[in-house]
Amino acid sequence: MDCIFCQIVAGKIPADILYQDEEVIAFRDINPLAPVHLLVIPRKHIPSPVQLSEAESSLMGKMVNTANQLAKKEDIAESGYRLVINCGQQGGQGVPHLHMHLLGGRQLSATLG
Ligand code: DGP
Repeated sequence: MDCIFCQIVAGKIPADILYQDEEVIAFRDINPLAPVHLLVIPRKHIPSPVQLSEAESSLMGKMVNTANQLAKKEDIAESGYRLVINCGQQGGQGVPHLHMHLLGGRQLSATLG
């Protein structure tokens, strides 16, 4: 239980949770890079997309659908937004629990690093 996102899932550390169901949970990023910066994660501890089994692959669709719904709620669906999954060290992943960033509310750079 040393995973910070598992602790958020378990309610052991606080987060600004916007949505949750039996599979996923979404909350505001503690260090926002845009006016809207949310994270959508599976409740299950899956370290990164590399560890996602074929049987679990529908979770990715669930995460995208959740992000799309939240983009509507946050009123950025029309202006546009970015969904990002960092994977592994060179991919810039800092927290080893699969998560999708939803970024929007400002013009984002056209470059991807
Ligand atoms: P990544 O670099 O893709 O692993 O992004 C991890 C994100 O998680 C980063 O933008 C900051 C966010 N984050 C880290 N710890 C916490 C936390 O305790 N609470 C919340 N809400 N966000 C966190």
